[in-house]
Amino acid sequence: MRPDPRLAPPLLAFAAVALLTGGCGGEPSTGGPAQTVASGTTLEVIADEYSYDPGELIVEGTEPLTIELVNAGALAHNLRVIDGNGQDLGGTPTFQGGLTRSGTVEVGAGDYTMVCTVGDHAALGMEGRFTVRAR
Ligand SMILES: [Cu+2]
Repeated sequence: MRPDPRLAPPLLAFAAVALLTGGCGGEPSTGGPAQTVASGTTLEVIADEYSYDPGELIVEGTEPLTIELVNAGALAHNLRVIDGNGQDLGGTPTFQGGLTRSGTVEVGAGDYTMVCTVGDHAALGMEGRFTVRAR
């Protein structure tokens, strides 16, 4: 299932603002702490209203990373990785609370953002930095 495309324009605008304003500070994003993970593995991320835990990811390497998203909330959530142009590069489907679904992200080294594209969840806190480092 794809995120509703009608939700994309406000999300893209938000993402652009986030990238413009959040580029160089050392401020942690909302939600849980950053976690470093090796690519080529599976990482569990917990989604809730309205945060991810970990709230920020640093991926070492450019092999595919499988994200196992545990929806611990009551609402539907997803986790999508977008680039600086707001392009969707992969992630999990949108699914209801209480379930777990996996998705894969495979991107080159760079700075990305992980967001929930449901409604205004990203603006409410479901967004964090997703950094990929070559190794
Ligand atoms: Cu959400």
